[in-house]
Amino acid sequence: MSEHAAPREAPRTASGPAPWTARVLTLFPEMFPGPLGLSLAGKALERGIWALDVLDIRDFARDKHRAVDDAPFGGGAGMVMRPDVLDAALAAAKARAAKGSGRATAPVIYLSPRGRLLDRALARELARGPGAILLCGRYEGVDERVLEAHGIAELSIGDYVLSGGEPAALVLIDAVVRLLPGVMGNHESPAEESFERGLLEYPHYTRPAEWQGRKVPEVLVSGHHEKVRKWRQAQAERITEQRRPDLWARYVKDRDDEGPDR
Ligand code: 9WO
Repeated sequence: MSEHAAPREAPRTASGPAPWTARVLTLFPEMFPGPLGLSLAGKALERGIWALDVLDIRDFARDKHRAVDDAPFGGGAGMVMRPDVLDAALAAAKARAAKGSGRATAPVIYLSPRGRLLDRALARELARGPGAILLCGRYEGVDERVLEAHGIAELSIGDYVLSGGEPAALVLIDAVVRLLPGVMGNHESPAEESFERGLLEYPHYTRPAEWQGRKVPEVLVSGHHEKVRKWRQAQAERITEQRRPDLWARYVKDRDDEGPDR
């Protein structure tokens, strides 16, 4: 990777190519952009590197009570999101996605503990595409037929249940947006992160060099860049092997597959 600073991309204009776009279908539109309006993702949003289009599912309810849910067939606790309402919301999201670009269609994703687990490969895959249409469930979930009819993929951010898909959508968007070109400075490129190389992070330290009797490892204050690099690599490997044998096994395999000349 080049040591030279890349020129900052000019902010996109209205006529430019459509940025990576997250279209979110939710009953709680106020939850967006939420934390994504701040910090790294927020700056990238302001600069037009990505776009957020939030659709309120309730706007697509057609009956006099604007009902979005109904009791489950077969009985049981809670409510299920109605297929007709979701279908109308999905049609609107797909129509907006098609407008203004002749590009590949964005995948429709339902955030659900039943889905494929989000990992960096999936985040990268999504970052390469035009965006994603994200369906956020509430109550006990959505009518299964909507998932079938729209060919919706399910995606999980971990093995736990939330009160709705919205926080998972925020996590997914955050993981993808930081991979988009121009979001991070050249210096902190995702490719250089330990995790992108299949390892956990090495330990970090800042001033003071001694704090509450604890000293920063000597090698880090030595100014010897090659020794620092080797120490960090060794630390990342030690921590990964100890804490995540699953990641460690894959790392060792990938490293050995790539051959000893790397
Ligand atoms: C709620 C509920 C209440 C009583 C009996 C059974 C029940 N199941 C559920 C439930 O699974 N609710 C889900 C809440 C419905 C779909 C959206 N929700 C959700 C998504 N919770 N957790 C996620 C999620 C998404 C992605 N990755 C991890 C978790």
